[in-house]
Amino acid sequence: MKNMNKKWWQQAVVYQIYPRSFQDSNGDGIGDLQGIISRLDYLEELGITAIWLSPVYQSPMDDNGYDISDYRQIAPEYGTMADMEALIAEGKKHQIQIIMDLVVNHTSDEHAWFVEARQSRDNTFRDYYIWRDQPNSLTSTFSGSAWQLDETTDQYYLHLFSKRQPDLNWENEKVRAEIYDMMNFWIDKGIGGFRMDVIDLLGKQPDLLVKENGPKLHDYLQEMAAASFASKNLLTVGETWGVTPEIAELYTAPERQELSMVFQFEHILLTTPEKGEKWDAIPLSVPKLKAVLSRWQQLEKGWSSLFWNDHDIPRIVSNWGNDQEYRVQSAQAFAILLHLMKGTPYIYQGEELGMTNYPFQSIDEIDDIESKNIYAERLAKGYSPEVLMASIRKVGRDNARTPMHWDDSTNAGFTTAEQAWLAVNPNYKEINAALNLADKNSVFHCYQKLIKLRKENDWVVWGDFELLQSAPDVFAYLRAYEERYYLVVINLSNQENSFRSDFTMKEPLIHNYDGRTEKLRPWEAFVCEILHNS
Ligand code: TEU
Ligand code: CA
Repeated sequence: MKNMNKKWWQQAVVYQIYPRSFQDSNGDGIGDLQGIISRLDYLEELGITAIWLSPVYQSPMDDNGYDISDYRQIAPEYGTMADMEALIAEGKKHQIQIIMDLVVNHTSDEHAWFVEARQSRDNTFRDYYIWRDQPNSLTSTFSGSAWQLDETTDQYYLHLFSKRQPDLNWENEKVRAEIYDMMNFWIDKGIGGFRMDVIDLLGKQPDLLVKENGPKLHDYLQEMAAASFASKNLLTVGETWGVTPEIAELYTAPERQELSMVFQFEHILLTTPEKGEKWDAIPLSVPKLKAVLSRWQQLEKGWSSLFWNDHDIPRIVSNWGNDQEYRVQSAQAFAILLHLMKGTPYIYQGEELGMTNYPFQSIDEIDDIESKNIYAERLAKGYSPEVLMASIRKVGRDNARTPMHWDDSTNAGFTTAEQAWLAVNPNYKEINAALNLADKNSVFHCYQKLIKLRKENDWVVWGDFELLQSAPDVFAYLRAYEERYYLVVINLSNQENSFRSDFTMKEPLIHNYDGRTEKLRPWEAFVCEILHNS
C-alpha cells in the first residue's frame, strides 16, 4: 500500500459555496456569511467535510469578488471579519473546514497597490504590476487585448482577465513576500486551506506570449509552501486549466512539497472544440470521457480532484445529462460516476439538488463579465443575438450562479428581498432542498449516501481503479482494495444499454432505479461488491 501517509484532505468531500448566491440573511438580495452559517446544519446532514468559499474579500465586484481590493477585509455586503471568524468556528463544530479562495494572479484596480502603482513610473509599487511601452498580441480570457493603456503614466499594464484585474508581477520578490504574509494571516485564523485561482499563470512570460506553466511557476509554489502552509496540514488545490497528468505530478508529488491536488479540466474541455472557444461547444463523446477520466485515475504520484461543476461551468445535469425527463436519474448517474472514483470529490452548491441551467433570453438578464464581453465582441462580428444567447444558455457562467433553491417560497427561500441580485431559476418550485430532503429517492439523498459510503469504506478512498470494457455509452469500472472488488456501472445515455460480465454481483450498495433487469435503463447507475472469479 503506497498511502502510508494518509491525509485528511484525501478523505474529505468539499462543497463549493458561491457566497453571493447561497443564502441571504438580511434581505438585501445578496447572499452573505451569516446566511452560510445558518445553513451549516444542512451541509452537515449532506455529510461534506470542507467548504471551498469563493471570494468574500473586499472587492468592487467587477468579477464578483475575483477582483480583490483588500485581502484582509471582508466585503461589507457579505458581512464582517467577526462573521468570517464565526463561520470558521461554527464550521469546526459541524466538522467542516473552510477553504479560502486565494486570488493572487491579479488584484482589483482598486487595490491600494495598484492605486499607488499607477501614480507615476517611479512609484514604490510600480513593479508590483507588469508595465510595457507597447502592447503585444496577448489576449484576455474575457475578450480583447490583455494590455490596457494607463493614460497618466502612458504605459500599458497587463490584465489576463478584465481590465479591472491588473496582473501582479510575481517576479518581484516583495509581491511574493506580501502574498505569503497575507496567506499566514488567514492560516492563523484557523482556515483549512486554499483553493488557488488560476495558479498556473503565476510564471507567465508576457513578452514571450507564455501564460500557463511558465518556467518559474514551481519555484514560486515551493517558495510559497515553505513560507506559509507546508507544515500546516492544509488542503491546497490549484486551478490549472492547462494541466496534463505529467504536469499535475509536478504540483502534487508529495516529495516536491507543493499542493495537495489540482483541478484538471481535460474532461470539461471535451466539449470545447480543439481550436475554438467554449462558446462553440460540441457534443460530449462518452468514449472520450471514459478515456480522459480513467487516464487521470492512473496518476503515479500525487492526488486528484474530482468535479463536474464550479461557478464557471454550466450545470452538469443540463450540460451532459438530461435535465428534462431524466433529470433525477442523470444527476444521480453523474454523482455515482464521480464519487466512486479515486480522488477528493467537490460538489458545487445546488448540484446535490439536480439544479439546472437557466433559460436566459436576453443579455439584460446576464451579470457575468465573461458572457457580456463575448456577446459584445461577437455581436460586432455579425453574430445574431439569438445565436449568442443560445451559447450563453449552454455554457455561460451565470447558469451556475443563480441563487440556491431552498424551498418553494418566494425567491426559493434565498432572500426576503423582492429581487435577488441574479434571477432565481423559474423551476425552483419543482427543484429545491425541501423537496429533496422529503424524498428518499432524491438527488440529495444519492449524494448523501455516496458521502456516507466514502466515510465508512476505505475502498472508496484508497482502492485501485480499473476501467472495464463496455458499450460506448456505458461507463464501467472496478475498484479493488485488500482483495475485495467493487463494480460501478453507469449508463450515460437516454437509451437502454446492456452490460455483461462474468462477475457475480452482490446487491447494489447504491442504485438509482429499483431492482436490476437484463438491460440498463436510461441513466441507470449502481455500485455493488462482486466476487472476482475471472
Ligand atoms: O477562472 C479562470 C478562468 O480562466 C475562467 O475564467 C475560465 O477559464 C472561464 O470561465 C472559462 O471560460 C478563475 C475563476 O474561477 C473565475 O471565476 C475568475 O473569473 C477568473 O479566474 C479570474 O479570477
Ligand atoms: Ca445579504
